[in-house]
Amino acid sequence: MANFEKILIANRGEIALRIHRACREMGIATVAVHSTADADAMHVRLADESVCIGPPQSSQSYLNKAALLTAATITGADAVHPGVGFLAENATFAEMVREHGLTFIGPEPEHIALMGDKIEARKTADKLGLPLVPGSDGAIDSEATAKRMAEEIGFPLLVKAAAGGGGRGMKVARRPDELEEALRLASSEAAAAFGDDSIYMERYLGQPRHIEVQILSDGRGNVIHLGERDCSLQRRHQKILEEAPSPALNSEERARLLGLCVDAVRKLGYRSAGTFEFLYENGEFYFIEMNTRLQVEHPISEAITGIDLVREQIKVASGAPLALSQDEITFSGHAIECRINAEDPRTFVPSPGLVSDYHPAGGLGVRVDSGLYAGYRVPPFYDSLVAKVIVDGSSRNECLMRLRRALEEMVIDGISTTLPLHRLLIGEPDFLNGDYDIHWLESWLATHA
Ligand code: MV4
Repeated sequence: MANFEKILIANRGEIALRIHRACREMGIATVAVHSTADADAMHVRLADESVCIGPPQSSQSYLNKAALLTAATITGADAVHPGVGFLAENATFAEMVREHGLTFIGPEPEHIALMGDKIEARKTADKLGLPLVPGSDGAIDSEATAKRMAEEIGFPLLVKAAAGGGGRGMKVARRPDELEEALRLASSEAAAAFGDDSIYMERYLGQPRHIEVQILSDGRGNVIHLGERDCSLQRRHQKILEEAPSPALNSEERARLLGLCVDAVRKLGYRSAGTFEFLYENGEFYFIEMNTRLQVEHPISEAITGIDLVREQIKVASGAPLALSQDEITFSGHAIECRINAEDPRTFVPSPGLVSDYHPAGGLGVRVDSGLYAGYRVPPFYDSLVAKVIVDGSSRNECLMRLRRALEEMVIDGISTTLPLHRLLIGEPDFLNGDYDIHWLESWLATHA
């Protein structure tokens, strides 16, 4: 097990900072990469070294595999951390990193590719013993097959793209006469968006919650879970606020879900951090996807376990066995993350520009992950997430008290942000009662905007 001396962080913004912090604590040097638009970004300032990898457009910088590999090679990095987004779930990139004699901090390319194909992921999850939404076995090859399968599955149905995920290329068919059009639209949207028109079907669940399980594995049979996260509060497939544990589960349901996931990961022989996504409705869990990367909302799992997920992810990537066992992990209290985006809080139109003043919240139980500083100019080219406010407490109530106080303290001036939205949201009775599904936020916005 070679310990890394230098890691190239193939990302930007708060997540690049997050990874830098883990490396720094481990005594590992960091290489930041940046586009010309990010020369003044905090992730560049903090890193030991930095390399400009191209012009502002992501396609020519943060997604430019050759530029990233060149940067890693010339700086003598021995590993690459892809962060979240960009190339984090690109099996080809993971393979190229390996071919360059470097370590990709993530799973094997084969596992990334397997889970990237949602039809294969479904088949795999089934073999691993995870509960599935009733649906088609494999891809739909003809309209006749689709009609026959639809009879068995029952309506309403959801047609999904194999190459999809994150909600793209999905079409609902509420009745048999809507099936033909849903198939056609999903397939042509998938072809246009992903260059792959393969589709499959599932029964459409009307009011589920989105619950995901964080796992960590060394690929040698040592597997732990870090509990679940409830990510039901979302708008157009963008998560807005996440909490751990889920307010919807009782301890029996939780234990069953977490146990299933640990068994599945062990059977899969997966190495790295990963997340199983489920829909939860009427006391039942249904696997939908597996994410083979670190996730934006990982800090709430860190908050309730005290484990540095990025550090552990780096350690298992270097070949070290997982030093933690499940019974050494104690879950305590409750954590909530609010994603602060540089967007108008009513219209969600991006609001890049100069941050004239910045004051992060602080105090007991409050963590702010952000690359912002007063005088920073938020560039218009990238994801609008600019800060994550992560709060924990010994109970959900204490967490909420602190969150209210933290959001009041936080100042981001000069640009519009979604801070005012969060201040409103956490006063809503349904939210306070933990009584929400994946559609709740959008209907609340429709009546409160
Ligand atoms: C579903 C579903 C209802 N029934 N599958 C959206 C993104 C992708 N990860 C899966 N998604 C969904 N799959 C069945 N069979 C509803 C959604 C869905 C959703 C899921 C999680 C979080 C937010 C969502 C918002 C709309 C739809």
